[in-house]
Amino acid sequence: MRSWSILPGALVALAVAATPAAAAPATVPVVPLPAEVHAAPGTFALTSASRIVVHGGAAAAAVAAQLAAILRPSTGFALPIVSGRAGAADLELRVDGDASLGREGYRLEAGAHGLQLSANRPEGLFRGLQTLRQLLPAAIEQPSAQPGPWTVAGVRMADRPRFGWRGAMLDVARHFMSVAEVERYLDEIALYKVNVLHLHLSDDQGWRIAIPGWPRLTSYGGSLEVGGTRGGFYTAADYQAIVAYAAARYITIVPEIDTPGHTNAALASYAQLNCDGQAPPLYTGTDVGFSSLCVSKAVTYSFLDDVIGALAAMTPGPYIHIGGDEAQSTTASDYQTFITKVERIVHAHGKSMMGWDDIGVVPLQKTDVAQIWHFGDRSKPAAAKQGVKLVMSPANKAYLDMKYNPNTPLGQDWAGLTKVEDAYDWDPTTLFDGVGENDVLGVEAPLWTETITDIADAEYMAFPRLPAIAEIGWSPKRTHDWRSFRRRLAAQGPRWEAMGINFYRAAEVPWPR
Ligand code: NGO
Repeated sequence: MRSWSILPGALVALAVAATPAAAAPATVPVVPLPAEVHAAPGTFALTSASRIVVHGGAAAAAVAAQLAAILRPSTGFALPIVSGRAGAADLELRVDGDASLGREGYRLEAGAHGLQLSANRPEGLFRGLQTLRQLLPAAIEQPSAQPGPWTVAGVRMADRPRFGWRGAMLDVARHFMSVAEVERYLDEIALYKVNVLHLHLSDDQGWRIAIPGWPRLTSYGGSLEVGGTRGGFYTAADYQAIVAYAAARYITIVPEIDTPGHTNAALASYAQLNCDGQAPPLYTGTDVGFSSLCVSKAVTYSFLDDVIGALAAMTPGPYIHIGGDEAQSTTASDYQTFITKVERIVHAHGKSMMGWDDIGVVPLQKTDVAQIWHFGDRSKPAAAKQGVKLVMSPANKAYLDMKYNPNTPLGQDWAGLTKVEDAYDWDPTTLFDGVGENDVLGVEAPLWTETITDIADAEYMAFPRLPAIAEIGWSPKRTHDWRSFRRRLAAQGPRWEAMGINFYRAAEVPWPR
């Protein structure tokens, strides 16, 4: 297999004409493409004498430890983490308070003088570390010692994201995913600088999060999943472990309890939540739109206050997602009453409310967030007309559960077939008339799991399309270019092999042999 230790000719586009050679723009095999990349003289080589030299407190030291944990197994080098002066064989990590880089930006310089990664915040170091990994040969991701050499071609880059919200969503309700599976997904999305993981924690087929005072939600409502197989749920400790694992990767967890529809698992668990007082049976099919919480009953809101209160207490991030989609069994006026009350509950627990774009028909507060999933109509979404900010997840581009082509063994096709190029070729600021850069918080790639049973299935649908959505969210619009992207994506293939990721070898991508 080809190694990327030295930038292969096909990937290096040196524009030498107008600029001096040392400042020429270069293309690197990195996804998302960094904002500014220049070729620089020399080559950096990681050797058995290399150290990780860190400046910047405990959080920076933690990023250094994460870097060491990636590099030590494959290189077999000791790579001690030290402070002090860095030499030509060293990797230097520095928090230097350069505010122009923002919260997540970083600079990276590599050459014969060494490799320096600097950032305004430790978070920027963590994002830059993902770039550094991708500059090293793919074998760096192997779990056991490899021969090397471990070189990085001379480069100088400055990078920061276009959007602050670059999300992925996992539906753990239709098919449950264990804590270990969610953590694996967190590791995989972190490599592409994704900074939000939205967990779809409840739906008709299962309730996946323990709520004090409502034990049947999980013991009964979480017992099954689509197809009737055994489900599962997260205890508070499980959920907190996921939150902490995400936080160590500078990823914010956004928990979703889908309401007022998509609630059969809750309705089946507690008869009193139903308007007629009768609990329906558990549901393991894949229809949508048939369930509704009882909008007129007081217990509905004490229930939601307990649920949202428990989630808010366990969730450091600022958002609670309340679903709001496909409430076809709730009347329009009940829907309005319900969303208004739930919004008040979310705010009372100190969080902002997020919902699918369906919530736009209800008067909202400007701190609320609407997640766009509908597509096809260019007119300004109702939520945006109210000044509510949008996260873009148009189902025909960003839904990772759509099939790649008619032969894809997993997934659905109700929003169309989504090739890798389709997932890449769109812009969140041109989807709707009158919706521009300032209306958009960012992008998110949802993975619904009606047909996805475990993390290997999830990987097959997410890779290579999740990196496409991640690049739309991170890289400057001026760099958007499918031909450049597919070449850089191809360079990820050997990495995914080294990491054991079950990716789809899309024919559109020129994978190295
Ligand atoms: C829709 C629906 C989900 C499905 C998904 C499948 C939204 C927001 N609600 O998206 O319940 O799982 O499609 O693609």
